[in-house]
Amino acid sequence: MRDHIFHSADEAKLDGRYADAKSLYAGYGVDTDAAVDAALNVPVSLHCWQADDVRGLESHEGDLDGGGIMATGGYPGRARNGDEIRRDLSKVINLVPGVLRANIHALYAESGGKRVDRDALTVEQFERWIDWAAGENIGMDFNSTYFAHPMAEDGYTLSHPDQSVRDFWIRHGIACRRIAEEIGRRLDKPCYLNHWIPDGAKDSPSDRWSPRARLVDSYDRIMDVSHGIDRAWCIDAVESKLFGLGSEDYVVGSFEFYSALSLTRGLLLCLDMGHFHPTETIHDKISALLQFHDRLLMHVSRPIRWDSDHVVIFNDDLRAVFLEWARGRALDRAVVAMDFFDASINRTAAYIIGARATRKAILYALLDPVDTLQELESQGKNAQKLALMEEWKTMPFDAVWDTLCVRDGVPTGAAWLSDVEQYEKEVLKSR
Ligand code: RNT
Ligand code: ZN
Repeated sequence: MRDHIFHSADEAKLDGRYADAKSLYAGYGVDTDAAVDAALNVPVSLHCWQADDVRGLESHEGDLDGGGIMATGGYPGRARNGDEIRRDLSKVINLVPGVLRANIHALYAESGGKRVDRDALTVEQFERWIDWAAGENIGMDFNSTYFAHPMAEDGYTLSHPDQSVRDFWIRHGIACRRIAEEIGRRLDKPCYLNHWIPDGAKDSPSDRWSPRARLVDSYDRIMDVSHGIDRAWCIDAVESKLFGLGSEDYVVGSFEFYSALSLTRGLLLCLDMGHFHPTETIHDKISALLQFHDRLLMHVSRPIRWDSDHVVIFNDDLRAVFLEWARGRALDRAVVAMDFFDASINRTAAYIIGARATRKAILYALLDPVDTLQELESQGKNAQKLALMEEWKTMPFDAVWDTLCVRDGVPTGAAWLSDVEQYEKEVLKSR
């Protein structure tokens, strides 16, 4: 292998490459400078759980059910504590362009050896995360953790038939809302709090009704105004799913359930790219849902045959999603968060591949000649429209992407890999 296989773009030549690209795009009415600026400013929330395979920081006896999600692989270097996760995330932040946020799950509580159960969590257990986010000058998002806990072992939480189990998880949901509110206040940026529950059945339930009725009631209790939680700081989202490991036949919180719940309760709806039928994609849902919703939370993920949570790449699905937002001039209504976990490759590289791909897809969408395409379509010139869409696939996008990286002070090309290899040698290998 050549010594410098992971090289950067030839920056001496980049100015020329970019000038050519800029005039080519401008010929179709697309302003590349404006697209670069806009693409850098779309916040992308960086999940903490790729660093440690969704294990979290609580100490448990034995293995607990992951609630239908599972990281596979045994690549060395997994982060073992909060400091290691934060160190990995800081490395990622340095190598990914654009505005980022940090997305923390409640099971990443740090209680200094004391046992604080999920229903008793307060912002105190997240002080170190907040300090770190403040130091990185980024906002923070939060997630309640309704899995990997003895009270979730039989596969039901907020829809559990036993009132005391439901009450425990309701208390957890409320505790998380208070934490999210406080995080938002402290960092002076609203905190998105996502609620996802694993509840469901492996095989043919005879009663699909009661769990759903109970789930409505549980959410109504969690979201009750009497808790006095300021929705300007804590913005609640609910995430639907079609199936999970061990809940193949029935998931209580399905898409229809959460579509209706979110609309009637003023909650944000979260669409995860891996949570639909295996060949179903989410881009066509955006313009339909946005007729009724102000915004959507998206979990950017990559299913392969099932909800496998593979590392996000710059593929057709990802491009289609961001093109939809751009073509609806609605990118400011997208709340973007990454959600994947691959334990079979270098985890830091996994983060960077996924985050750079997400930013790339945002830029790609902002470079779309949408005005021209829509003009052609309205004139019935559909062959011309299709031809232009084809043309776009071989435009000199790389020069604009490299320029975006340079403007934000992160490595161009594949140069970031040398940095990650060095990090692996110096830091990850010794774990
Ligand atoms: C699970 C959901 C959920 C989780 C995270 C860890 O299927 O996608 O978002 O991946 O909360
Ligand atoms: Zn998700």
